[in-house]
This record gives sequence, C-alpha cells and structure tokens, in this order.
Amino acid sequence: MSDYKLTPDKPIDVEEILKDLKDYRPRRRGWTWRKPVSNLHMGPFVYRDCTEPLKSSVPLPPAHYFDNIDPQPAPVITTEIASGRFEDDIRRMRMAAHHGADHIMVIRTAGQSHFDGLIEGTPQGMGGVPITRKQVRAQRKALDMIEDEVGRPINYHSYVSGVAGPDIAVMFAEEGVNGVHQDPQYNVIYRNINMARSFVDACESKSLIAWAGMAQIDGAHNANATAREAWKVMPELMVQHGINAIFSARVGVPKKNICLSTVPPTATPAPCVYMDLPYAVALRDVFREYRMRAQMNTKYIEASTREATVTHVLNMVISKLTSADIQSTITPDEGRNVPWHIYNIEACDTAKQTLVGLDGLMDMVELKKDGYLREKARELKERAVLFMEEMLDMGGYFAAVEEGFFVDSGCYPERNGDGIARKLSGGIGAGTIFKRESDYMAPVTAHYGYNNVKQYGEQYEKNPSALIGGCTLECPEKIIYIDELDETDNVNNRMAEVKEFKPGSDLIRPEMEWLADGTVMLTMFFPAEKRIAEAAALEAARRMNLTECEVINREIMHDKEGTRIEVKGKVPFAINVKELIIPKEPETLADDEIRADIERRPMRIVCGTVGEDEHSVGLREIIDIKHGGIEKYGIEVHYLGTSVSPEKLVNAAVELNADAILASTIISHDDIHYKNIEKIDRIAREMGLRDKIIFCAGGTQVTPELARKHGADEGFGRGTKGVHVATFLVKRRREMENNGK
Ligand code: Z97
Repeated sequence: MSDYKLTPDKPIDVEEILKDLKDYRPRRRGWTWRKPVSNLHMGPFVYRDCTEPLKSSVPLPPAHYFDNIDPQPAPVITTEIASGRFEDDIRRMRMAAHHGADHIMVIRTAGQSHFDGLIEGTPQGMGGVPITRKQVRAQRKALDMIEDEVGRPINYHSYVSGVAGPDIAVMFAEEGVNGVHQDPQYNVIYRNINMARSFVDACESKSLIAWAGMAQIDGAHNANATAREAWKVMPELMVQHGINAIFSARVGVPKKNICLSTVPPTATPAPCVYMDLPYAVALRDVFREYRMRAQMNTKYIEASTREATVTHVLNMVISKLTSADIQSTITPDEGRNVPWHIYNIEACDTAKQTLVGLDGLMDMVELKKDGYLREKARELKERAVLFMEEMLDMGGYFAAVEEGFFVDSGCYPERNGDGIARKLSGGIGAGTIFKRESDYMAPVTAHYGYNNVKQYGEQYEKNPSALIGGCTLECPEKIIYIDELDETDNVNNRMAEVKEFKPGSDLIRPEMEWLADGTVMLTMFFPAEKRIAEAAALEAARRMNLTECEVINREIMHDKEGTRIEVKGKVPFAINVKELIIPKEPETLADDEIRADIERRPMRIVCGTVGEDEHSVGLREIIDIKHGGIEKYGIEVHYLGTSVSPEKLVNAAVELNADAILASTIISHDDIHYKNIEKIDRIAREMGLRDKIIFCAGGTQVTPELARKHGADEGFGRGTKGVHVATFLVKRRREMENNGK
C-alpha cells in the first residue's frame, strides 16, 4: 500500500489517490452528525448553537478581524459535487471541506436511473458520468484523508435509484458510503420505473441502508421542483414524506437516520416566508421523530448569484426558526447550470455565515403559539390527512398514482388534473417481479424478505452469510474489483491529456470545473437593451480571444439604460508560473502586536504633504482612525497640513521630540517628490537627527526602492494601508532599540 499522505502545503495528488484502489477499504460505515458544544468560546465571543471547531479550515473573509476564528454551525452542511469528472471533484471536495462542508453529495450528470446495472471503471460516458465503484472508492479514500486534515468526519453520499438501485445499494454498503437518496416514489414519478418493481427494490435497498447505518434522504422536494405552481403541492409533499418515511422505518431503517428532504416551497417575489414558515412548522409537528434535511428552493431560481444567495439565506432563516439537521447549499449552480468550484465553495460559506450569524436566535425569539402561523399549519396537515384518506379509499398508493394524484398543481383537495399518472402494469421493469421459490435461499447479509436458510441450522437464520464464511459486506476481499473496462474513456486518459497542468507544476490555466479547462467568466455592463447587450458581450469576449463564449446571465438595470451580462469563455494559453514576476507581499504585523508595542513605548509622529502640494487625502487615509490609519494603534499623530516645507517638517519633529516623520509627496513632475525626500534627509542630517528619527515617504508615484535611494528609510506607494506603515514604524523602532538608539 502506498504511504501517501496529504500535507497542508501541497495540492492533493489525485494520481496517488488512484493508486492501490484495489486494496483500499473504507475506515467506517454509517452517518456522522456534528458534535454540539454548549457555550462555545471562540476568540472574543461565546456561541450557543455551534459545534466542535475544525482543526484546519478556511474561515469567512472578515474572520481576520476576529482572531481568524471559524465557528461551525449545528447542521451538517451539504455540498453537491457535480462537475462530471470525479477526478476534479476530489480537489473540490478538499476545498469544500475546508469551508465547512461535511456532507459531500455526488450528483451524477447522467440520470443513474437510466442504467440497468452497475457500471465499472471511470467512463465519462455519453450523457454524463455514472456512479461506479472505482469513483466511489477513490473519493471515499480521498475523503478519509481530508477528514483527518480538517479534524471532522465527512459524510459521502449519492443516489440509490433506478432498476439497478439494489445493486448500487450493495456497492455503497461495501464501500462505506454514508448517505443516500432513496425513495421509490422518485423512480415512479420522474423515471417511469414500474411501481411494484420500484417498491420491491426499495425493500432490498433500504435493508442495506439500515445495515450500513446510512442516512437516507427522500425525494419529496422533486415534486416541489416539478409542479407547475410549487406552493400548492404542500399537502402532497407531506404525503410523499409520510409514505417514504414510514415505509423505510418498517423495513428497518432507524428513524434517526431517515431524513425528510424538505424545501421551502416558494421564493421571492412571493411573500415566501409567510407561506413557507407554516409549512415548515406543520412538517416538523407531524414528523418530529425524523430528521430534517433542508434544501434550498430550486424551483424559482434564476442565474443571478445574488438572487440565488438571497433565496438561500431566506431559506436558512426558516431552518433556524424551525430546525434543520442537514443544510443543503446548492445555490446557485442549479439556476445557472454551471457547477463550478467557486459556487460550491461560496454556497458553503453562505450557509456557514448565515447560520453562525443567526447563532442564539431562538434564545431571543419564539414562534407564536396561536394565530395565522398555527392555523395555517393545521390547515396544511388537514389537507395532507384528507389526501391520505382519499388514497386509501380508492385502493391505495398504486391506484392513486394511476389516477394522477401526484404532482398535480392543485392544492389538495383542489385538483387541476395535471398530475403525473403511471400504470401499475407499465413503466421500465414491468413484469419483472417473481415470487421467491419455496427453496429460495441467499447466503447474504442485509437481505429483505423470505430467505430459507433455517433449513441449514437455526444459527444461520440471523446470519445467513455465515454459510459461506461471510459475504462481501463482511469480507471485502470477496469483492471483485474491476479497475477499468473502457480503454479509451477512462480517468487515466483524461488525466494524461492535462498532465502538464498537474496542480503544483509550473504550468497553470484558469479553471472552473475541470483541470485546465481554461474557463473564465467576465462581467460586463453595456448601456444597451438586453438583446444588444448580449450580442455585444459575446463580441467583446471573442475580441478578447475567448472561445466557446456563452452568455450565462443577463440582468436588466433599465430597459433602455443598460444591462449587466455575464459571459463564460475559454482561453487557450497556459501561464508558466516560473516566468511570473510576483511582487513580495507587504509584511504586516497583527493589530494586537502593533498596539502592544505602542503601549509599551508611546510613539509620536509628525507628518504633512511636502512642497507646493495641496493633496491631503492619501496621507489622511494613512493616519485617520476612521480609515484604519495608524492612529488606531495609539500612535500620536501631528498633522501639519499640505504644502509644508521640508524645513518645517523637520523642525516640528525636533520641537515635538517625534519618533518619526511621514512625508506625503504626490506631485512628481521634474522628480520633485524625490528631490523633497532628499531635502528632508539632508536637513535632518545637518541637525544631527537622522539616526534618531524614522523617515518615511509616501505617494502614488513613490516606489520603495527609489524612496530609499533618495534618503528615506522606507517608501510607500499605491495601495498602502495604515497597517503597512505602522508595521514598518514598529519594526524599525525595534531595530533601532536593538542597536542602542
Ligand atoms: C438534492 N438538489 O439535493 P437519477 N433519488 C432521489 C432523488 O431526489 C434524486 C435521484 C434519485 C437535489 C439533487 C435531485 N434528486 C437532485 C430521491 C435526484 C437521482 O440518478 O438522476 O435518476 O436520480 O436532492
């Protein structure tokens, strides 16, 4: 076995992950929830609803103001990894895990339900990537390493659907997959798989789900996404949840592992919280023994990341006001149909930011116990119960489906007659159910229904696989591992094509979903109406030498005044990182360290804009507390104003016994800025002051090298912030102290 390990300073090496897969065994089975910590102290704050922090993570962007803390909210956070190339998804998983995802849901770009059996190897396929053992094993192996790195278990998830569902469930149980979507109603309604076959298969699949301790998510949210008027199917959604939940529990899945896939059914500009909250309350009342997997609304979503993010946040407010055990973060890929790394990661951050921001909310607010909220919730429950009753009256679920009961856009008992109807005798796999023979026997674990093993001895009844010394669930060495079946369509060939771009090597190319895909996105505004703006944006992208250009989002600012357009395209070139000139990052001390140094020994500075120069803004930005200038560290600042002569600046420094002079020099014609720097240096020398005082010069045209050459201790150009100057002052003073000055 290879001894490859992840190291924080290196990209994950997918080639290493793919080695020795034949012998790789998952380290555990089953789902893991986060560990709550009451009154969690992090940095200067206390959190009420957070969970154990990560060992290594990427905190939210403003975390640097707060000791870089990265509190982790209570729900498990899902990211849907769906680039269509599992090898690239492995890198995305590592990024997502560091941003707080602990549920990696692999959605397939091909409908798995369309495959009749298990696929092997790593084909990219025609319509998209099917799930295969090799992919699952490689990704679980990578996640085992990633979870060590972040210090939290990561749940790996995919779908058990289609007529190959039970085969997939076996493979998932063998490979340590931790969560699945499994709902026979999904097959029936959306994939036209024969109803009876689908429910029989589900018994087998759910037995495996139970055995392997997987969490199970149902498919009710799909009715919401499919119905014409999604807010009207709320009673039906409860019925669908009910059918799958109780069915799963009866087959043996523990209720704590049965998750309802719930989605706030509507979105803005509807008054969505007013409609979605009573529904969320009703659902949690009825299904209180089960878990809630809160997905964001995907029905009413466009291609604007801003808009999708607001919907996501509103949906999480509902999660917070009610409950969510798993919080999904699919925004905004679904609307844009661009499953890119950056959107996966952004959405994880949106969830973390919102849920942490709402920490402790329910200590302060309470949902009303009466009035509209409870009345509406009750009404929804009543409608759902009536739906169930009518179903029973007419002969049960199959009869109801035949009548088109489901995904009808009327709010039950109202009916629009537009439901999806299926025939019990029809659909894929019709006529493929056979009664087990009286001597049927299968020496396997986690099997559903009649299994005639008792004839071989009582001891085998609970443990049929003991007859053969264990089946593949107990003895993974019995699994026949097939590496690749297709010589041309496989991961080795795909990776060979981009091998010079292997992360960590010298060549680099922009990427959105696949290594070296060359994809970039451009945002443009045109003072033109939509159609013109779209065409103009494509033309602009082409003139920038992008290929495969496509408009992915357009938003009208005003019909006649202009349109915002987002375009994607590809660049053909590669950049050699060795040939890049990378300026040194300005070194900054931590705010607290600067403050402590100034507290230890106060510092006073004089400053002004020198020469005949009336500019003041740049220098004020560097000194004023309001703009994060050096005052904020406790440095005493004497600002002499504009057009200050070099003599006046140095004299003031003497009078005030200042530690430093800061000279701002904006005007640069005839190199006057450098001449003034020289002058200040000379006067200070003449007065015997120069080795006791720090002298810094700044301005938009100042380069550090030339400022030093002309006599300043340091120069500060464009982009300088107060912290850069304060860092320099503190460090230089320490050096002077060490030299006895
Ligand atoms: C989610 N955004 O998070 P096929 N079984 C069930 C499903 O819901 C699905 C499949 C199978 C969504 C993910 C929708 N769900 C997408 C209960 C799909 C997948 O392999 O595409 O045929 O089925 O749930």
